[in-house]
Amino acid sequence: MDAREMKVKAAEAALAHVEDGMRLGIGTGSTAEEFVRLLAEKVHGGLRIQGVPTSERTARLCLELGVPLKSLDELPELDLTIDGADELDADLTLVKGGGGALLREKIVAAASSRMIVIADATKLVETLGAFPLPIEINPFGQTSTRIAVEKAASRLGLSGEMKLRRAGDELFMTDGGHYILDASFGRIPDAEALSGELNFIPGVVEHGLFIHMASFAIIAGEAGARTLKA
Ligand code: ABF
Repeated sequence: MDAREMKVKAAEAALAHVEDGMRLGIGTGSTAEEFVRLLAEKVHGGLRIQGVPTSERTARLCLELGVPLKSLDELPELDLTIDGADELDADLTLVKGGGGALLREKIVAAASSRMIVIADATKLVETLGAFPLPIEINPFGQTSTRIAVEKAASRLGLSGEMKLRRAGDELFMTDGGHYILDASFGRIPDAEALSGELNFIPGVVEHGLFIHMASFAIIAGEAGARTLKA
């Protein structure tokens, strides 16, 4: 099974949790897009859902495929969100934001009664941090914010390269008009401590550590899809 087939398997298994009438948060990324394609088929077959997209990119795909959308302000409380991740550990702590949508992803997940993470088996790790942690920052004072992030990390014994994400010749800009700082710490042994430190920095809009947000994960590997609970 190649990586795409695993993503489809995880998406198929997640679709089984979608019920008629649900208000659904819809994630971002290639795994979430496989979910959107399968969801669209169900919608054309008569399933009634109302979706809230976590990015402009997901919104475009949903519109193209005929998945009905609402804004989060129209549907401020959601039944379920289904989204991908860049890394997850056995406690269901996630690193997200590789796709640049972490702020809306976190707002939508927090507005949902349940969140299901869909991922291929390569995303499941013992210790988070091999994937650079995306930190969404305000463009104003971005150098001061970067220094503050470095100091906060160093208080926890963490260090590593921090790069402002680029999109070609330009700095990458999120849907909310912010930059992304990708922090290569290598290992994040205490995600809660790092999250706490980052949350204190005014220029940090949000970061990609999702803690106690996922209800369970569906992990697809060679042997098929399995459910992972914390
Ligand atoms: C979103 O898309 C993210 O939070 C994560 O960054 C990324 C995962 O993408 P993919 O499914 O393409 O690996 O879920």
